[in-house]
Amino acid sequence: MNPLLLDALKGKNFSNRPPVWLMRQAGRYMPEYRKIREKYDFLEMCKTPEIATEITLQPIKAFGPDAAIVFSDILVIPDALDVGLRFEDGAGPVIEKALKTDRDIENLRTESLLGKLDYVFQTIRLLKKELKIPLIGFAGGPFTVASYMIEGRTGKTLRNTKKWMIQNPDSFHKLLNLLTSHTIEYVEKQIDSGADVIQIFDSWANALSDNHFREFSLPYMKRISDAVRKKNVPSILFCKGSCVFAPLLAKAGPSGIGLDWNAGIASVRSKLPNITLQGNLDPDILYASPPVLQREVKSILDSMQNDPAYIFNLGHGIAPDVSPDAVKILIDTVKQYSASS
Ligand code: 1CP
Repeated sequence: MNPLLLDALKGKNFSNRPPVWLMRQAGRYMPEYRKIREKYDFLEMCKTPEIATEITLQPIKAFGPDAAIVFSDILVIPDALDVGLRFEDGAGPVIEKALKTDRDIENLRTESLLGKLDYVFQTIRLLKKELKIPLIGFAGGPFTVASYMIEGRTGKTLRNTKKWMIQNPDSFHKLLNLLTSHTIEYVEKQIDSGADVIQIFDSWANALSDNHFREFSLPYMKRISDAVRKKNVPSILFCKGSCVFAPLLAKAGPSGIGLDWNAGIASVRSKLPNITLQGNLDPDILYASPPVLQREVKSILDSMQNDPAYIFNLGHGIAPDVSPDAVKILIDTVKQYSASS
């Protein structure tokens, strides 16, 4: 198996370039994906292991990154909790039975969801037969998943979520606890099915103040990364805001931190010498001309040259209107890079 990602997660990548994979590397920007999507609903694609496997492999075949990430979504846990999830073209995820009162939280299922998520484990098992690179399993951070369950649809401010959190922290913690327990069971089973790495996406934790991050995001992310560590598998914690929250995220003890693009990655490294860092190209740079894109990628590579604990990635996912040619240029630039000493 291609060793780069797992070596970098151990802080032992002594080859002359870092591994590269991209958040949202499978999906709408790829014509191969859109062709399948014309025929199926998004959740149906996630729930059909053969289709999810094929889509996971599309970017691997097209661009040759150093890791695959299983094609699924962070919202499969709410879906298994029967909140009426659907994906609307344009609007993104919509949750029919968004949480409105404490009673709605009390009524959520506490028994295991593993039976309802079996399609993910089947997909992982199919992928493991095909892949010669590590497979990343994932789940959403409890705060971010809770925010979708409360907002009901994608919103800019998370106003209802934060109102609930501030006005009724006890019941908000109940929801986070429930989601954390389900998530731990879910990622443990992904590992048992063959996932080599687990990444937790607490994408919208950037909506939180320092104190609120410490109270409503970090302890739950820590519980999940502790559970992953007990299974002897590396974990990566990602959130928007991670350049600011990096020292706190490091305290949670994951193997790596996924950084957004709000700080130079080398400056984060100078503060955190002992943890794997992943990131952190601004995803909008994928709209740049090829020479500018190459220059920006190389600038990050130069700043992390010979760092044995570094993984190249974007600071957030690839947007649907990005050109696949740009993704190819990015990945080729990293793979052709050779540290000068
Ligand atoms: O290669 C891959 O990474 C694909 C697998 C993947 C992952 C890791 C998908 C497929 N979704 C995710 C994670 C995910 N889903 C996150 C965390 C990462 C991030 O912040 O980007 C989040 C917040 C979601 C929620 C979600 N699901 C959104 C975002 C909406 C918003 O609030 O901005 C969307 C658009 C979806 C649907 C979805 N998930 C994945 C795809 C390819 C799609 C598009 C579905 C379609 O074809 O309509």
